Amino acid sequence: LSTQTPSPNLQASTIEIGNHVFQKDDWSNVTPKILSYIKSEKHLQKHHPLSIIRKRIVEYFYNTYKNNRGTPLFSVYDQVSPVVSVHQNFDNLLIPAGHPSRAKSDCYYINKHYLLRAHTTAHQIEMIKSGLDNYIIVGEVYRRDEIDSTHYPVFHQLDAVRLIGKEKLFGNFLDLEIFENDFKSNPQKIQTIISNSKCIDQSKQPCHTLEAVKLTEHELKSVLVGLTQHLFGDNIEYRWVDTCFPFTQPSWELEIYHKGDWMEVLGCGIMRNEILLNSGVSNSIGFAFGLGLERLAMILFDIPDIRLFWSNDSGFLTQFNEEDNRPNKYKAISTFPQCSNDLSFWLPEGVEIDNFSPNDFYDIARGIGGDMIEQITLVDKFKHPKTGKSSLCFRIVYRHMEKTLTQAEVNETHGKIAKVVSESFNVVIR
Ligand code: FA5
Ligand code: MG
Repeated sequence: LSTQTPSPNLQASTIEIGNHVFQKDDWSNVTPKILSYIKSEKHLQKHHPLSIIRKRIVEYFYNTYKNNRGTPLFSVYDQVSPVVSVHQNFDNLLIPAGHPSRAKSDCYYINKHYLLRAHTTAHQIEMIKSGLDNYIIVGEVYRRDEIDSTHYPVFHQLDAVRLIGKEKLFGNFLDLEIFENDFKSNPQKIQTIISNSKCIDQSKQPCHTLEAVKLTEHELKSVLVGLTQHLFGDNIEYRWVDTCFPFTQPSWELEIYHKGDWMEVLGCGIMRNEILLNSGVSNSIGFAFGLGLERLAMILFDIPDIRLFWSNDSGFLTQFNEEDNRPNKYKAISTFPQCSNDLSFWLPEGVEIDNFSPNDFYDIARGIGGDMIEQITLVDKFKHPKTGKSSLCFRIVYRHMEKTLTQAEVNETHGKIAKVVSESFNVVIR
């Protein structure tokens, strides 16, 4: 992809990204504002907190895994285009049709076949097919989500995969096996059992032996706890939580205790064997994980608001230095007053509240208000008993990170949002 800025023409029938032209269709919901984040590469910007975190994680993996000549085992990919197919983001990862994560209200679709990746896991099959056994991929991901201090529509993930063969896993115990005998004689049978089972329990995949799973789980958890201690020191409080992903089984999340609460920082698990088979690997067991760089950087540097990662203010950026290994804590430049304004409107007759996706509203508001919006909450839903019309009320909290906003500036932006919302959704502002 080139660095060319995307055309902001909403009416156009095509979307241009780099040298590619995509036909729009009724799935297209990516906004010019969102497209403008492509190639922002905050994770590669020298001295940026996201880049510092990335470097420390990569350095840990380089040091932890070396071959017998002392060369790092993991290769790192940090400039892969975020434009992926629906196959890459979902089907390849065994995410079933109709799964909520595919919804138009949750992803930025370019059209019905392409989207901006919702996780860096989307590249798994192509990376393994290209022959990689140990890799790390880092980049920005895109999700339509709520708006508050820990959620932003663009954030950064680091995913890793490690494939382990029989000799690596068991050493000299050559009578141990990765796969059950049953599976070796009839792989089809056992696969069917897996793909039909929803994530009901945390049990292993039927194709794997218990000893292979337990050894891999041990390595996965040890390396991730090691990473956590490398980043935050030996006294960091953490816990493992059982969870489900369609592409790993069993699966876990790692949470870290931060500011009086548990914060989820990564998801991981034993890779589903079908994914390995579909990538041309039939003799290994694999683990994979995906972590959020912003979450880790917020803990490491005490950064209170996720919008700060997009700040170009020198008062923010000069606080971080990648050569400095001390755990430097962010000092708020200053706090500016906030200003909150409500926006209520009637939905068109016959449109029910549940048919209106708040994420559509958030996109428009963000597109106009940008980073002067700190938070948006849906404060009221109401159906008029007589007319049957439904009404919604959103509270928008305005606060700039770098200056005091005047009432006039806030009113102007708020008015523009109201205007565009009423035109786009055919609603009547109350
Ligand atoms: C995933 O995206 C999985 N692909 C992770 C994975 C990879 C699991 C490989 C197993 C194997 P999840 O949606 O939970 O999972 O996101 C992973 C991490 O990204 C979270 O733990 C969190 O650290 C970060 N994250 C998720 N959503 C946000 C958000 N809106 N803002 C900031 N960080 C987020
Ligand atoms: Mg999660």
